[in-house]
Amino acid sequence: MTTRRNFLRLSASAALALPVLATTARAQTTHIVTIKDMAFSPADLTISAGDTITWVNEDRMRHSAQDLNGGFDTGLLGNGDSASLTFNGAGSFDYRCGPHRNMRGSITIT
Ligand SMILES: [Cu+2]
Repeated sequence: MTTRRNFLRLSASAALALPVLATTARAQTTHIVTIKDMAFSPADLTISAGDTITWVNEDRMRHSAQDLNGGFDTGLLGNGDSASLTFNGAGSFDYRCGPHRNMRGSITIT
């Protein structure tokens, strides 16, 4: 009796787990933007909604990634620091480094 009950319980939980597995299987990508020699690389990036961008500062001086329209700001990143942002929904952003306004980048979310 006990064995049969356990079997039924296992079957039920396995069936419930299936939709959860399907959801977590959806791929979401993390894109790395390296900040080096006073530039973002890649400067222009196209990603899918739900993806994450990680900015990594490899310069000795501090940099940031700051949306021109105030949508986001990583804050200043020191050497070896990184900041990650996840972008949900389509759109595009032009950004620059706070201290070095000639350092530019763009993100297109499709
Ligand atoms: Cu900078």
